[in-house]
Amino acid sequence: MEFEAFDRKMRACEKALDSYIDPKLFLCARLDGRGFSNLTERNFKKPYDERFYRYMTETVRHLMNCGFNIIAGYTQSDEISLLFHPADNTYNHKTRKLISVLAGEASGFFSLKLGAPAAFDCRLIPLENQKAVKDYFSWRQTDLLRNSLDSCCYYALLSDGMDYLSATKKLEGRDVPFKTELLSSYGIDYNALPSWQKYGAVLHYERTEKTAINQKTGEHVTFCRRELTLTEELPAGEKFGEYILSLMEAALSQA
Ligand SMILES: Nc1nc2c(ncn2[C@@H]2O[C@H](COP(=O)(O)OP(=O)(O)OP(=O)(O)O)[C@@H](O)[C@H]2O)c(=O)[nH]1
Ligand SMILES: [Mg+2]
Repeated sequence: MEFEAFDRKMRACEKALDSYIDPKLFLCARLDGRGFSNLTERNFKKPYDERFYRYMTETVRHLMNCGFNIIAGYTQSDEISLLFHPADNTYNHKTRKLISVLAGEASGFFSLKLGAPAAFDCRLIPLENQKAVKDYFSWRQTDLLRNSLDSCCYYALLSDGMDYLSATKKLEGRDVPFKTELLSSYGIDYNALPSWQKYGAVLHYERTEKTAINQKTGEHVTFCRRELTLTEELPAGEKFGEYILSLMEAALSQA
């Protein structure tokens, strides 16, 4: 077979699974640490670790600075959700490029921070309208709220010498007041825990006005700068989804 024909045949094989995200849809990506239950067990304090959290927020910052147009990045536990700007068209939104590049960037960056290999998986979530975007982010935050209270309770019981099975039985079917009361009995005020442990954290661009002195004329000049800002005090539930939409509206109005 002549090379050109052979090349065409092989390229067709390569493209068999290629697909693209419909540009009419809003796009989110979620990255999740692979096997981070083991990784955190070996390297970080339980149930929450300030250094782990910092690595996660720095990974979000890296993802928002590595060539995509991303409006907001939300991190909770070992996951990161990114909201793409509707104007972003990196790689024509070819799914395999987005998934592999985002997972590669996050894995490489986090590994350097940790000083050991760490990997993230990545999935793309096409969303049909703004309501779906709002619901998506509220959902991820609700997932954290439920898990964080349970993790704190488990950790308190296990630290007290209870085995995992008994702790599971003790917490099974119990409501929020029972669990917060249980934590109180161990001297832990759940409501006083740092906000990022219960609600997560968001990185987004903020326009700030800066003033500088023109070195040639000595005049004061004012200019706008886009800065990636970390927000750690977040509203909860529905309001969190609305907050994400407000970031999207701000980003669209600046276009
Ligand atoms: N010690 C510690 N663990 C954390 C912290 N944040 C998240 N984790 C752990 O990270 C894990 C995240 O859960 P999963 O993503 O479901 O578990 P995984 O082992 O990563 O599994 P896969 O994602 O399916 O590969 C949980 O075990 C959490 O307890 C932290 O600050 N400190
Ligand atoms: Mg994980």
